[in-house]
Amino acid sequence: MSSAETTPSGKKILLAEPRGYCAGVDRAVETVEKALEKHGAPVYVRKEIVHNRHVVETLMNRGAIFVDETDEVPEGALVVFSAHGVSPAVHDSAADRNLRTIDATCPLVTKVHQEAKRFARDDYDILLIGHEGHEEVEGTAGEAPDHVQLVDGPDSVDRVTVRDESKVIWLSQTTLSVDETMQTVSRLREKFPLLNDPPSDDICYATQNRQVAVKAMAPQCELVIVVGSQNSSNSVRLVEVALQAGANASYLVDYARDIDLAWLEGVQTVGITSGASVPEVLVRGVMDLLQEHGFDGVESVTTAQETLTFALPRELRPARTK
Ligand code: 0CN
Ligand code: SF4
Repeated sequence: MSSAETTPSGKKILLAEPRGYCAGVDRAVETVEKALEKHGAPVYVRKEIVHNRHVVETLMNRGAIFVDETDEVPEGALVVFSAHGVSPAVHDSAADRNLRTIDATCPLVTKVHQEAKRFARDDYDILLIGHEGHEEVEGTAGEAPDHVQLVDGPDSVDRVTVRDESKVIWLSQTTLSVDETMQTVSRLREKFPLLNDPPSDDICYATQNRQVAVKAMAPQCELVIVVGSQNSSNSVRLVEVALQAGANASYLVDYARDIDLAWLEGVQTVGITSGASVPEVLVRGVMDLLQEHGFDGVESVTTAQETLTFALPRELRPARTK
């Protein structure tokens, strides 16, 4: 599906669709905004609410205070947990300090936590595919630290050992590369033929849809610009997928001003996409800059329509009127 406008220069932009905010990010950002409206500043937020510099800076300007751990929050204050989820230990430490909490964990991350709890209860060895140090895997692993081992990509499979090869399941972080995860799973399955699959996809719909769209777009592009922050797993994956799918070059930028004009030399077609934590205004900024440099044809490459939305956390839903 595309709406083409050709220009004399023939230089054009392809826009991947879907891109940008997913349902879980939309809910998490609105959670902090509504908490500020309802309770006034400051509202503490444990970790970046979503992994986007612009979103975090904008909320800081409105009175959010971002902290690394709950012990930095004053006793009795209000703290929001980020979209990436927290372990039970974090809930406990917040309760110990009498903090009021609002949990903005994406429901699709919570689903993976439930899976981890269920398979730990049944005494499975859980192989959690994900990136070491990422907040989401810390939260998920924290649900069942005695049963979960982290598998950080295909090359870490050699190090995995399990207690009983007939009781092993893999789960994953929600924001991984689908293709790389499948490689990791097939390496795991070579080693453990009885490996069980998760009950449903852990890599979420938004991560998958953005990768499918960039894959469809990249072969037509000399350059793919991904808007997103360096610590955003799903955004970084889009650069990798663009390169694997045939883009000559691909870069991750937070803002239009991060674009090096040398990247545009000799380029006729630039693809643009953005991570699940990226507001559309940042994509508009990149498009404006490209248009100033002669890229005035715009076509979209659409591979899915997204309609999912999540209700706000209960504490922030409007009171029901009868
Ligand atoms: O960029 P994000 O905040 O997080 P990661 O891609 O690094 O996980 O996007 C929202 C994803 C979630 C959960
Ligand atoms: Fe939820 Fe997926 Fe968005 Fe993460 S990327 S917040 S798991 S919908």
